Amino acid sequence: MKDYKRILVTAALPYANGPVHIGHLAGCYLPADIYVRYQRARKSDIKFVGGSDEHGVPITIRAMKEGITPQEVVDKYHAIIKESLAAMGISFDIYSRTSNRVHHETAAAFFKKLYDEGLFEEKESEQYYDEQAKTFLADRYIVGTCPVCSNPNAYGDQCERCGSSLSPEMLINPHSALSDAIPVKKKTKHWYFPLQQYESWLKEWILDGHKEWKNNVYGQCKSWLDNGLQPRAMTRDSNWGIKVPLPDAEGKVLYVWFDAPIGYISATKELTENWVDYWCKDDTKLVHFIGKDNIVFHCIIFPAMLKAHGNFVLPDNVPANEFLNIEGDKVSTSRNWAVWVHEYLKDFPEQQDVLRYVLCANAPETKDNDFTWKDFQDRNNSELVAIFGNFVNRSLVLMHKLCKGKVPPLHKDSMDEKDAALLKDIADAKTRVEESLEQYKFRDALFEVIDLARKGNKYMQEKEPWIVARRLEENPSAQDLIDNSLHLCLQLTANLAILINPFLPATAKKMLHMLKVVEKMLDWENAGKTNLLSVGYSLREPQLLFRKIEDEEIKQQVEKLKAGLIKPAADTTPAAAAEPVSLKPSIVYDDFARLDLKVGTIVKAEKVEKADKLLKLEVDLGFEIRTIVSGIALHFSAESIVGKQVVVVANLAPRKMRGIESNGMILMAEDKSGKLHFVSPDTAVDNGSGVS
Ligand code: B3M
Ligand code: ZN
Repeated sequence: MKDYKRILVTAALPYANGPVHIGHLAGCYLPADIYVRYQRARKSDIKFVGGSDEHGVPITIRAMKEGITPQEVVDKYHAIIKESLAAMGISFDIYSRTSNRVHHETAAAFFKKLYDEGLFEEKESEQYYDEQAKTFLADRYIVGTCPVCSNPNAYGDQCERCGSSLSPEMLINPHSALSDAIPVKKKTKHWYFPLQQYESWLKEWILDGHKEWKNNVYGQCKSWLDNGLQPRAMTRDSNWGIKVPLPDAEGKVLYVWFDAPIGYISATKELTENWVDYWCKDDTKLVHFIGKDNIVFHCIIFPAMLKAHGNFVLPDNVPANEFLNIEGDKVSTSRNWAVWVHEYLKDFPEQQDVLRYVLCANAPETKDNDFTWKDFQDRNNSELVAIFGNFVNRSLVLMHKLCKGKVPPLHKDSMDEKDAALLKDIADAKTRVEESLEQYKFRDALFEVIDLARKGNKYMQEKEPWIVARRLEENPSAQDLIDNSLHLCLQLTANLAILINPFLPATAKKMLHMLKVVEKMLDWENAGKTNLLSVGYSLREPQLLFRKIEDEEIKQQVEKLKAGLIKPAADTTPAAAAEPVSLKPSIVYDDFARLDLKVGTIVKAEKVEKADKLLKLEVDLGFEIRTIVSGIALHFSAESIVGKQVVVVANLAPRKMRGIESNGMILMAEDKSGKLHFVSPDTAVDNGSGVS
């Protein structure tokens, strides 16, 4: 591994065309922030830059929809986004914007340098033009039917339904997103970056040189590179954006994906006069945090631009996350299927750490993942409240009760093997959290922290200092045992504060207050130590770190989400309608009669370890309780389905799944979007009732 002297972390610049939702947080801002806070605690020389992406079609389209100017759009949303991210504790060193002068100058100069070196190919081509709106229609200005999946609302650059990358020419029945007019072809001139010339260099740099990149990132790069790269237009016909810095370029601006990543450089320039150290010295570790839809731009196009320009460092890693779905359905801003950060903060004031916790514990690190309000509640109540908060609270309450409010001494000669094991757990936790964070495995790292709290609870339960206290009168030396257990629990609490700090900074702060220590204690080098709180030091009364979240609150959130859903004007999706219904070959009644279908009630459900999709169910069939392993864990939480009546294929031959014998199968209906629903009798019936 290279020996880096300084780190520069970037997080994708959100388009200032709407507020941010929790998918944005989970995708890049939260992991970036955790990484940065961890590195700051290690005293690394690190800068964290970000800002709003204020150019491009998403902005002008929003302006049109709201009937305001693009400038008004970006002013409005830049402010909202900046505030939401700050309130969530995303600790940028600078949160800038691409409409700033420094950025316009930096991006224009970058383009000019490549131009002066003769790098661009100038090409005239025919492009779609909207005669009503008097404008060329690139990218998202044009909509039509996707040639791959028949989605009637595909954009000129991408189909959001099937993910295909498109060009306007590929759309069937293209029409203008501005006026709905049928476009005509018209000649226009643009400057193309010869991406293909960088193909072999990119292959060597990524495919040979960065095998350590996450599978999802490496895989996407490989598939782009294997398919061959094409010249890419780096200018657009528009009057919103950075003017092309050439004399004969009236009405032309830089392509938003040319200027936006340069925004990272501009923001660093605004932040520090030493910006050159961070961008131009190759002992800088540059890390881009992004969502998966930005991979090609950060791993292929921007690095090729940097390489062409020269003198810039290239990213050491691009730990992109996959997408976060909401309640089993893809986030869609146009359908308003999203949990908006500013609204969360209104409904759950002072609880940014709970959301940070849930989004990290359930982060879409290796594949798309699902956010459900039930899981939010469960993780809060059974992990933050019942494990972490409970341990910290008990340690402090018992210390006040049994040790006069002061850190008790450690009597070495009365230590036993449980005490020794706890000391080792504390030291090991530091190493494990650190190893995971260095590899951008934030879920694993957070799990280790909670696991340490879990071990603390177990230790406390085994030591039972409150029971030992009852023996004090007849055996005063028992105080040594009480002292030892609470001494260790308090040192463990101090360690938890250090380890949880990158993830839940507000919680760590509350812990500092209770422990009456200064922020310096949170320095990473203190993790693993067990002399953080001095003997005899008096601590404050504890305050609860987390509160229970009630069913009613969760119900309201789910209702709010559903009520806000905007249905497309008419669901005339031809693709869906035209999809051929494929039926299996016909069977005779006897074939059907061989199935034994029975109604049963799920009486117990639990996750199967190391199998994200599986739930182990106990189903009461009236005459017996059956164990059935079912692949529905991504659709339902275990708790939410207990008590549900279902239909079971009761005579299905047993099958082993993950070492568990499954005896039967639950019938499910799958809707168009791939969501599963139980098939149940419309009113409760006796368990064991037949279905025919
Ligand atoms: N604004 C796209 C997005 O928000 C884009 C990212 C720019 S990062 C330089 O997904
Ligand atoms: Zn498609």
